[in-house]
Amino acid sequence: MTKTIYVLNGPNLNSLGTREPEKYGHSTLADVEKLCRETAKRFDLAVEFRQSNREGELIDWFHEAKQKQAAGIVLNPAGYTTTSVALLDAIYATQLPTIEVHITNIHAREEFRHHSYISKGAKGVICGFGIESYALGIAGLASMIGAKPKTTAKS
Ligand code: DHK
Repeated sequence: MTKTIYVLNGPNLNSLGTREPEKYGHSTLADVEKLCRETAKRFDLAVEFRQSNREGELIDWFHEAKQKQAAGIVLNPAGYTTTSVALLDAIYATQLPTIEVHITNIHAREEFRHHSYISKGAKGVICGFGIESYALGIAGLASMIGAKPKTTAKS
């Protein structure tokens, strides 16, 4: 049976493409969604792709994912990375394997971005690869939940 993963995006990621492109690049959130769907397909995974500027909505989606028996979560917590005990608690409460991703290398940026509450509960953390961080996050989650890459016919 096809497993489902949730890809959740935090605040301001709706502005990808126009938001500080020298840091976040020129790809839009729609481009990220396409990349996630293509990557997940390689592992025969279905994707629920969401973005919210509200902490509570992101938390509600963790509980929805649990209730719908999702196999795991790829989360870019964005600005909530450094502040949200509540999002960390959502990981603990749902016990869903969660991979934290960031587009930029948060450790090479301002000091206040270095500390992540989310990392305390995440199974893995990927940052600094541009939007490719999402593809790497999905591949890592796939391996963790035993979703094997689909074999392609050789020519
Ligand atoms: C995105 C944000 O919105 C910032 O608040 C984080 C993260 C970095 C990213 O690189 O994807 O500090």
